[in-house]
Amino acid sequence: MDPRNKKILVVGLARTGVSCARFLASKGARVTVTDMRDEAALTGPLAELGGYDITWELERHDAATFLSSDLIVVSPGVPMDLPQLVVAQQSGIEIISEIELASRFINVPLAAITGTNGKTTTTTILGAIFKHNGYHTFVGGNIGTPLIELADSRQIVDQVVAEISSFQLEWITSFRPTVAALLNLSEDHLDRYPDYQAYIDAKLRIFENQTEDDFAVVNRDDPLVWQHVQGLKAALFPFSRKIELDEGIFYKDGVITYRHNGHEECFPTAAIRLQGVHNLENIMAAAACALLLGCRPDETYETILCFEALHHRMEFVREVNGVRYYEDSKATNVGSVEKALESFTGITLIAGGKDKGGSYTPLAPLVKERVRHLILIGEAAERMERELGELTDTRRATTLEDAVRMSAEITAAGGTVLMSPACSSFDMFRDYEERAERFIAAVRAL
Ligand code: UMA
Ligand code: ADP
Repeated sequence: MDPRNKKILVVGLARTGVSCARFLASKGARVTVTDMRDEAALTGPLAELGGYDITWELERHDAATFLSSDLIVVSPGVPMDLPQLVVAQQSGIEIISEIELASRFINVPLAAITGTNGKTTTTTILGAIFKHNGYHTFVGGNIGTPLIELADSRQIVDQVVAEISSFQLEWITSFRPTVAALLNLSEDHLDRYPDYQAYIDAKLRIFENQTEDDFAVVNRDDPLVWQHVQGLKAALFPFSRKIELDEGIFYKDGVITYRHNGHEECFPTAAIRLQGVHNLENIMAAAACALLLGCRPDETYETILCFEALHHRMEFVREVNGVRYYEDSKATNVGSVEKALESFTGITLIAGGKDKGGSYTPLAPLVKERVRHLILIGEAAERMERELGELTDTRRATTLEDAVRMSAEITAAGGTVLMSPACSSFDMFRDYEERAERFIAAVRAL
């Protein structure tokens, strides 16, 4: 692809938009950037683009600009049904996502990780394994650094690990990972998709351009995943905590076993620091990707043994009066909260936030069995109370700080206070990290 002299419109001017605009302008394209926010709100991104010959169109998306472009590059946060995109698509204008653009300029093997939960953890483990094996490695995508940053830099890399969201897959045409992993599927982002199947279909596009030379690392224990990956062109490489596999990676009796083409590697798990059955799945997925892409087993195992939990994912904060406080701010959907509830008993659960449109009822059995007190905050509180409130002692708090104080008053010694919201944070906080910091500060203040 040669962007020179092409009229290219970049939609959205945050991290993705800035990186795309910079890359395309430096390649000689005639770049326009459009964003619904105004100039005052965009001072940061605009400053980053200072010195580049780029046209702005702020506070609006002008259909005429979309229609007069040779190519449109869309940020992940921009929905597919944006009317200007729909019109442009109908007029035959090429529309792509940032990962599609980036992949056209990346010539090394790409390991792409998707799934409803565990993407960041798995991506980070895989990046660490590659680095420990001596590869020059770029880790990016939904994890925070757009992939196009790699194309824009002069870095020479051997391996690329990309965390991929459903949003990023919406406008791909040739994005083709050498190894693509689908960790799990559960309801999420139903404020963006018309229904659950549309979200699943977006995720499955990660396999769309793979050939029989590529690998699909998939969760054998997740019935939805397993059902949807039958018939893929790529070679299936399953991972399982429950089933012994002839080809794939599985856990049995304290050992992870990797089997590929008659070759076997064994990794005992007793000394692994990362806790939780879900992390065993993340480790197996990362190890499978690494070994399929040529990593050495010893270095792979060394990395897995030493890997520590990432912040804000079921992180222990403090013990006060015999009550242990855990912070799981990154749990923004029901699937991740299920894993947190499976990990503790005698729980006071602090949940709620911005509603993403899914149902909370899948949590009912675990709430009934393990949650002694449920404290609800944020916009979703009312619906959560309707769907779960009958199952346990349920209360409302107006702020997170109130919720923490309330939890300290009502939780008996030996219990666990867990903030695992099942919602995004944007109703009350800047992002999940701010929610985490506020929780930690409130717990420290007890
Ligand atoms: N905007 C418009 N018109 C619209 C919608 C948005 O102009 O109709 C503008 C907004 O005003 C804003 C910009 O678009 O200025 C926002 O773009 P963006 O949301 O794509 O934000 P980026 O900073 O580019 O971040 C994106 C990902 N964000 C989303 O998918 C929402 C980041 O994932 C990712 O790290 C980054 O690209 C680099 O690849 C974040 C995320 O929340 C972490 N992802 C979701 C998740 O993990 O659940 C999928
Ligand atoms: P993602 O990038 O997909 O959001 P993270 O690794 O950041 O994934 O974890 C997000 C949340 O999901 C955390 O609450 C974490 O404890 C939980 N989690 C991590 N891995 C898994 C998994 N394999 N299955 C279910 N939940 C998981």
